[in-house]
Amino acid sequence: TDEYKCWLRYERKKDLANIEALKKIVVLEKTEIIKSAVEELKRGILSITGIEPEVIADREGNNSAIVLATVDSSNMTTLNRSLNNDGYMLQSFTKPKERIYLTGKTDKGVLYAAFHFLRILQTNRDYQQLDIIENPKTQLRMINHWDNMDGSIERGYAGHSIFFENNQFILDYGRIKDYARLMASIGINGISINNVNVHKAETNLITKELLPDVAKVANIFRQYGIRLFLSINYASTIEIGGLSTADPLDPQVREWWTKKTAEIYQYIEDFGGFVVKADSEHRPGPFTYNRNHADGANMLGEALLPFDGIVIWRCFVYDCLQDWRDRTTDRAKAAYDHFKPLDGQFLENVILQIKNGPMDFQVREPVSPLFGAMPETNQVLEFQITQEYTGQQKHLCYLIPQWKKVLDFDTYAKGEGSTVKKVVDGTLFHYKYSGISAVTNIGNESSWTGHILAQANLYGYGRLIWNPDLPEATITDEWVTQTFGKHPKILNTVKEMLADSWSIYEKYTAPLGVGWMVNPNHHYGPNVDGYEYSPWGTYHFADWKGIGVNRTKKDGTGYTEQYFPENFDMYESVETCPDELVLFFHHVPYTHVLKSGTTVIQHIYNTHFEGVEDVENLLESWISLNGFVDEKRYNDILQRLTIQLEHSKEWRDIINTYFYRKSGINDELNRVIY
Ligand code: BDP
Repeated sequence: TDEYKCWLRYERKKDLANIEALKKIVVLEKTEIIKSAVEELKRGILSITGIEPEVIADREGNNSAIVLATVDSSNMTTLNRSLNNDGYMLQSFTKPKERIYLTGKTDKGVLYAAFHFLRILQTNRDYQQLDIIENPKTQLRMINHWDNMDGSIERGYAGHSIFFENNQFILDYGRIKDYARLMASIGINGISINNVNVHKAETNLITKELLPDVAKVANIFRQYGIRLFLSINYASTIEIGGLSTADPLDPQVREWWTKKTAEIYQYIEDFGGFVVKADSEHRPGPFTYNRNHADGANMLGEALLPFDGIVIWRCFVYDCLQDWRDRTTDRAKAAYDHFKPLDGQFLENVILQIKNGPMDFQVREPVSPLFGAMPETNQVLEFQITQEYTGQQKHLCYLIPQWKKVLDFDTYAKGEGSTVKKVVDGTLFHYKYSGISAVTNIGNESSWTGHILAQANLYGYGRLIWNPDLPEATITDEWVTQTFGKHPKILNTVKEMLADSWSIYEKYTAPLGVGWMVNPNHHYGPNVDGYEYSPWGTYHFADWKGIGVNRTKKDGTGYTEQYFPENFDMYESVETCPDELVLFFHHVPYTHVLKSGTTVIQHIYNTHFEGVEDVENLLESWISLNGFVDEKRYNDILQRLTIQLEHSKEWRDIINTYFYRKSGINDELNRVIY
């Protein structure tokens, strides 16, 4: 079905029916990955043009053809220098024969070039005058699954796991292969398949009972240039190793990991490494043994080093039992406080994975001050594609604009221009390893993502991390055209819907960067004080006088001090703090006038009324596409937007009422607030 194929629908294009070069494929070198490239080209070309390409051997160039080669096999030594490891070139010539060269630095580049070429055919761009060199700017382009072996997915909104069920592997090769195709088509090169919260069943993934199955999944991924990673249980030595400790400095513990790691590589020669959540939200970690996180991570790093494996150590470490009365223990400060002092102490194959913001994937947060603060330590950025706090794939929320803002943020770590994208592409500090990671939004539903328009987040994620400079509009255009075809009405309508959706969602939910105000645990829908009196460190401090968290150095939690001076100054003063984050950084009276000229309370009322009207418009826009989109996808999306409208009203009413009652201040426009 269309929804299953996502952006690899390869819709028929009549004008491409008779192109000589598409009839033959010349392969100069055979590897598993190049085989996948050929298979994809055959599938795509057949579907788009009706031509069934034939694979031929023709080194001399006697035929019009597509030519697949690596730099080595094609003797293009000058090209070698302009390509990085996953880079490639697309070139076409019309004389004497029509030849289209897809040349990769390695076979992975060839595969990426094949997908790029198919994208060109689908989006109607000129295939005859190709002269493109592409190098991914990001080295590790990762996807994290939060899949549990019982089949459930932590924060999953699109069904169950495609890997596991009933504590076993499903091994649905067809589905996993299609998944690998989708991921390779957007340049993903690493996937961790299980939840960062590793419970009993998943702890066993590194035992001889389950490793053969892990290896089967890894084999599929490998054909698409993707390395498999596992999230591991920090206390594995106790859980499955028969030891009484997980102390990272204990020789027996170290030896256990060394042996275990070697064993894993016997099953999976290109195993990527471990993803680790330690000392966080009740997970075990080195703190139990009075060791720090460098001790913990390095123990695993040492075991992986001989195999070129890496440790992806998460910085989502905070005290989830903190007392709300103590205002100096600010959860936002935790990652920086724990990790910054350890800069330079991590092994070369350890990478710290840092969430984009200091809290937890709220609709609006400042950028984590840890980016740029550790010149001697590899860093990876973590985004959340799955819409835990952004409407759980019932609401439309296109996250590319949010992610672009993060990537473009200037940390000032080495003066102006020290953007987050330069930190995580490794160029600012010359990291050995760096990259971007994200928690995926897929499950086993036929659409993969539940909300079909949420496929755009997955697609956009891959495209954006390949090249963080790609404009949002380019990414959206590509996605809409490949997903729905090239009708200008569809393109313009869907593009506009996506472009506005993040700010619409922000309008009717928690205001001005304060975050939370959601139902505890499942995190869907409004709950004004849901997290206010619990120990999670997630407060808004609303009372009858005002709202917001004072995180200033002057008289607040001191969080602002974690930024470099330029950003410290901007956030420290309520005058210069951007409106959208004012309640994240400051506690202000409801009558505080924003830079926009409106008071905080009036802003809350206005945006909540507007937000719902905007959703009404989203729904109308979609209805205007009736007849332009196949019925199944049309109805599915219609249904979600209808739910979104209902739920946005609930948000509006609860938030407005709450603040009206707290503040006692009337809406200037006298709209109905209960
Ligand atoms: C939070 C989720 C929780 C995750 C945690 C994490 O609510 O389910 O386990 O992040 O990232 O967003 O570890």
